[in-house]
Amino acid sequence: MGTKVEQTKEPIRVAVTGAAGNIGYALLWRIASGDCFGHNQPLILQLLEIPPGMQRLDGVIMELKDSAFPLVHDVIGTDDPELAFKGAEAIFLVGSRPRTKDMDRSDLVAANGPIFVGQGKAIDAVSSRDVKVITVGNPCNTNALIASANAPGISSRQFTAMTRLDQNRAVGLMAEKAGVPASKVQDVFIWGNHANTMYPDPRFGVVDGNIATEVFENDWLQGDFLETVATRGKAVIMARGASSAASAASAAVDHMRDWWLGSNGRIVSMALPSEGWYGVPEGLVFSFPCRCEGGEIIVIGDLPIDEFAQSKIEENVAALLEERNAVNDLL
Ligand code: NAX
Repeated sequence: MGTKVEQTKEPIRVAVTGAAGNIGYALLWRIASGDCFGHNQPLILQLLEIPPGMQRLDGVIMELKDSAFPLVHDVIGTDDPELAFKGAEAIFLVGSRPRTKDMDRSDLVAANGPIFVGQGKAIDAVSSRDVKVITVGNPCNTNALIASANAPGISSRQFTAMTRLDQNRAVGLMAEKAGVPASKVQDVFIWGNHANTMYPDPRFGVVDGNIATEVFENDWLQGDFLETVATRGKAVIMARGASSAASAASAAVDHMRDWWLGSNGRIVSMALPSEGWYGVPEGLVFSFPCRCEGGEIIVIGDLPIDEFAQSKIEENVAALLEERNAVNDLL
């Protein structure tokens, strides 16, 4: 006999795109087990794939059902975005075309942009007006911008992109270097784009009760540490022969859980449309230091910026403006 779950709440509809992909395979089990929305929150999973992925999706749904999760009331698999997003209160936009060897970043932007036009329109048409959207599929900042621009009926504050994996990588590295568990590292966060320009800011970080910039040498923080976080995705591909999947899924759960249930006062990284914070042009989907409370994301808008942080913010603004220009016709 399993543990009895008290289920007094109504089920919420949670949509995941690219559900038969690698990240989907790790993500669905974490969501279904209650790690994301709480262990007393029943769920209806609405899974989207493209037609070539539908057979794999059937297999994933069989396995989900075979896992007999007490919280899962139904699982729907479809290749129709309007069915997948219908009534959804939380959406994970994971599906997109992966970057291949011959593609540079602008090719990736061009290949994936149109997907997020259609999905933005479908979200606008059928999802809950309070839907919380996390974009994982790359280039995730600009894809979130495209989806939001095509969903005028939903506040742009409801569209975010994921830089939590970069934050978790930074936390993991600091913990390893200091010889402490990851739980002892807090308030390290990411500025900018989910790309190798992003900046893991250590200045407000706390490591086992001490200020991170006093625990680690500046040379390491602005050198190896930054470089390792920025290139970690590539290193995982080299080692594993496949891109980060379980860690990406775990970061997506962290992002959505904190948004849904609160970040308990901790600083977390979330990319969202700028309202001019830190001089970042309005509308650019940019990762900022945030706190989450009562289902809202609050950008911490008054942290002091030094010369190095300023130069990194500007570098990311330039990169994201270039991405935005490349997709202007989709906005
Ligand atoms: P996979 O190629 O394993 O899976 C992607 C799935 O999406 C496939 O099953 C495919 O059929 C489906 N798909 C493609 N177009 C779709 C559409 N229009 N609608 C619905 N489904 C569609 O990739 P996976 O490893 O799961 O990675 C997914 C995305 O996450 C990629 O774009 C990847 O670059 C991105 N990542 C983002 C990260 C981040 O930190 N933001 C880190 C991990 C990952 O690299």
